Amino acid sequence: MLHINNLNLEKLADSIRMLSADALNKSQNGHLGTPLGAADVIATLFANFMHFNPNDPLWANRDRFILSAGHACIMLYSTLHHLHYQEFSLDSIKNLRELNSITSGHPEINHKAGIEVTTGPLGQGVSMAVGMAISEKILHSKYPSIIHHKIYTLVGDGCLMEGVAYESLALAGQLNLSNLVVIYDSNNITIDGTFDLSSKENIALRMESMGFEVITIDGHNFAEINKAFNTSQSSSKPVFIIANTKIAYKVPNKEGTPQAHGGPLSKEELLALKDNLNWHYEPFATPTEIKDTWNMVVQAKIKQYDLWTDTLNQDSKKQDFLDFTSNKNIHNSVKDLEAIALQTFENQPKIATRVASGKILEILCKNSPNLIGGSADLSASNNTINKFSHIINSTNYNGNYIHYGVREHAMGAVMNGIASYKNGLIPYGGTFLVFSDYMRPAIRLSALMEQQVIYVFTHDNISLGGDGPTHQPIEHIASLRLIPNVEVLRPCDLIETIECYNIALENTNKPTLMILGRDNVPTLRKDYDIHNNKVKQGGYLLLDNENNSINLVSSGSELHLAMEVAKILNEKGIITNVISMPSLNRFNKLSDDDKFSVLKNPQFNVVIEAGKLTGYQESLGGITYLYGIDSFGLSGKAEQVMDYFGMTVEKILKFVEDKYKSIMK
Ligand SMILES: Cc1ncc(C[n+]2csc(CCOP(=O)(O)OP(=O)(O)O)c2C)c(N)n1
Ligand SMILES: [Mg+2]
Repeated sequence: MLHINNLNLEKLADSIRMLSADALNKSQNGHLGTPLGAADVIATLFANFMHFNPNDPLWANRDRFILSAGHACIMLYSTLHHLHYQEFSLDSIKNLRELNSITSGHPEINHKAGIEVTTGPLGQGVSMAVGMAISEKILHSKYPSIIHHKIYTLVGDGCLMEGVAYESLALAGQLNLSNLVVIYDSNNITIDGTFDLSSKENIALRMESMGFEVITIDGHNFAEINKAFNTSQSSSKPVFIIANTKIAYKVPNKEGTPQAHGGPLSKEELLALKDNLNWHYEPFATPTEIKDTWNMVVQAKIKQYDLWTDTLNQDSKKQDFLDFTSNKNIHNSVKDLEAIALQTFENQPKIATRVASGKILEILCKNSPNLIGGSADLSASNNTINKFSHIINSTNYNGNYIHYGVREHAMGAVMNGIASYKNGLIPYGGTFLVFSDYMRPAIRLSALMEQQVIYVFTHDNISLGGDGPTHQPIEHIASLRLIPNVEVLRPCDLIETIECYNIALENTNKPTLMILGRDNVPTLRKDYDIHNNKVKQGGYLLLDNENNSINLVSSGSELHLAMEVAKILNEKGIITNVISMPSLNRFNKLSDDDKFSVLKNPQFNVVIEAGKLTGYQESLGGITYLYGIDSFGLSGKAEQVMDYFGMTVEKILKFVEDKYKSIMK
């Protein structure tokens, strides 16, 4: 491997600094402090240690670099420009933060361009790096001669203050992810002041106690930087490099101060920086001599890549590897799912949707090693673990199940890392629906990054009873539906749960949130056809009569109550239809005609769900009454709580009949 000497490394670092400074000077907006401070570490890492190929940015065995301190993105863009990543042309650097430019204000996932994940919400990037490190370990355990690379991530003081980073780094220590190298740009500065304004923690001790090998260096000393990365190559533990740096390095008056965090330099400061770096070139110009060094770096990387390609071509596991990474097996499961559907028609069991989900996951896990499951300490309650689950731990990575511990936020972020690592892996993870609040920032990133993550949210309403209002979701489904590009599915029985999983497997560019109940519910659907997935429509007629006066609209474990109410009303001669609504978002996307063919022309609709019913009135139109819950729940036996909130056949019937009478007056 090529080794760039310290003198030249300094020049590479300065070329990153100056391209970043010129871009900021043009955009007059962005963050320059950390690019100036961390450039020495980044130049050394990319030039002397990382493996990648700008001509094949999707190379499966590339090292991954994640800029967790996403605000410092111009440093990464400049580096990728110097390394010949085509998307980062000089023009794109000049367009920093302009509309639709690739050089957005924080890095946005774009594997072709060398951006591994979207970062910016502090703490998320390092957590996704942990997910990527788990992914590499899994693939390495199966294909050791094909996949063997590292995950590098750069965090600042801010990332480490975030709880999610704490959670995920603890998991990294527990799993002994020796392929993970976390670089801490320890500049002692955040926006409001110095580190000690809000923290007295000894980060080195914290990381040691979590199981990391901690190395402390002067982040401007190339000998020390090289030595630290050298050590990281063969460490038997995850590595944490504390690089003591100066924010806004070499800018007089700004260096080492909180004022350096964001914003461009003044004219005088820019001139002084250039003088201090001995940089006497036009804006955006890089001298040929430095370009040549970058070029040598790139050529060395490509040589490494070619060697790998030769090895792959001779590897006996090549085809198996290609099958795994293209996720061939998972779709074979559809037939097996059909089989359990048919079994159900024979037995007509009452089964909770969380249990149905468990049966389905068992089939998927049996058929495909690509699904990587887990739970935040609720494996049995969430029904995420099954007899085909093999636990991933610090001595065995050839598994498919992660005990995340009570770390919901990390679970979401780590799953984002696994999903965006690609190469065939699909993560699913469970917790109680109410704790989706603890993972919301990660869910939002799954959606924004368009990643296939399956969230298994069980205990989806007040009927969980005794645990009380802290555990009873009310507003959660409505609020999760508000996040763009999120598929929220709430099946009513086993058949719909199968349909929901088929959708989740097809959703390769969005997260799917399975909202599942704890109560045993009857199988309401008597039909199953893999070519006619009814959930896809969002809402459909489960009970269909001509000339209906009333529609009862419901989902999940309240739907069978609606069916019983409808039966009584129909017997009384009040023609009532029932609409199953597993996905309001999908229903909203139907054309007016398609909506009409479901709703027809009733006197009124009643929506029955044990939660906040935001959005239904606008979607259904006409006269729509909401029969939901607008307050927090209560502790008590399930039946007591359901009765208290009116979720019984008698109480729903009375409500609907009263409305019918008043309308018919
Ligand atoms: C979750 C989250 N909270 C707040 C911010 C806003 N923010 C961006 S950078 C920053 C300070 C970061 O300090 P540090 O990581 O040390 O970066 P440095 O100032 O050294 O560049 C803050 C609060 C954010 N991006 N994400
Ligand atoms: Mg800092």
